[in-house]
Amino acid sequence: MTRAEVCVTACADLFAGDGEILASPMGPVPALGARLARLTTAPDLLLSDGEATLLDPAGTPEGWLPYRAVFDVVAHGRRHVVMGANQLDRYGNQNISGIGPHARPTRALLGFRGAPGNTVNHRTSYWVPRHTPRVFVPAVDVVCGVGHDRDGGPFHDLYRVVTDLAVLDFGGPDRTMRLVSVHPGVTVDDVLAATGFTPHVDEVAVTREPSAAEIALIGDLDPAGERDRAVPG
Ligand code: F8G
Repeated sequence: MTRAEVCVTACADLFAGDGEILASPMGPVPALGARLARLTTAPDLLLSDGEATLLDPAGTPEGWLPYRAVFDVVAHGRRHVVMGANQLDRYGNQNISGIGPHARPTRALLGFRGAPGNTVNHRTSYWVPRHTPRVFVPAVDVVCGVGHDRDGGPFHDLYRVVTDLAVLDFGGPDRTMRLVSVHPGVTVDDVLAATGFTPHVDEVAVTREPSAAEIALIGDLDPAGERDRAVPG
């Protein structure tokens, strides 16, 4: 069992029981997690190729979802996105747009993209492949994904954050980030040292290990080992 496989199953667990909704996992580890969930705990999950086709976990086309229709699905709310983050704060505000002062950013990144609309319309989780204080900051430089200290409206639903070290949710005071579990071999102190604010800590579990059957499925889904390049070690 590798750390990457723990991360894939933690991402699969984000979708467990999600029913017939569109999974939109950004990045190879959440994408593997969504495909694993479809094969295990979320058999009705819809998986997009990111363009216009819905695919089963083997890559066989099973539906047509052109780009314009994605906006209808977002507005309707039957979607669970797992986005990346250049910065995340304790309330779950996310930045993928720019670093530094807004008037004169030192780095221009992806832009706001779908982040604001995603977070106000449907369930949103985050995947952070390198859990560092540079990502987990006291305050983000630009708010793209809406956090709990803002009015996200009635459909705002920040679910969980999976990283290469841990799983967090928003069960802390005022719906701030709480440490749910540390991955096998990681300590709570490791996570606190890698987080630029203090997440809420009460009872911290160890992230579950993938079963032998899940490890075999992950191997089938990712024969080239893309997961190990995303999460080495
Ligand atoms: C930093 C930091 C930091 C980065 N602090 N410096 C520096 C200081 C770093 C580098 C440089 C670059 C619905 C929908 C959509 C759609 C529609 C439909 C979405 C509306 C589809 C298309 C669209 C959004 C989806 C994601 C993002 C996934 C990732 C990234 C990354 C890395 C975030 C991890 N904190 N950070 N720097 N998108 N991508 O030292 O400096 O900046 O750094 O849902 O789109 O439009 O909308 O980001 O940056 O979820 O997760 O990969 O940009 O690659 O290379 O790390 O080295 O150049 O000097 P990155 P990176 P230097 S939903």
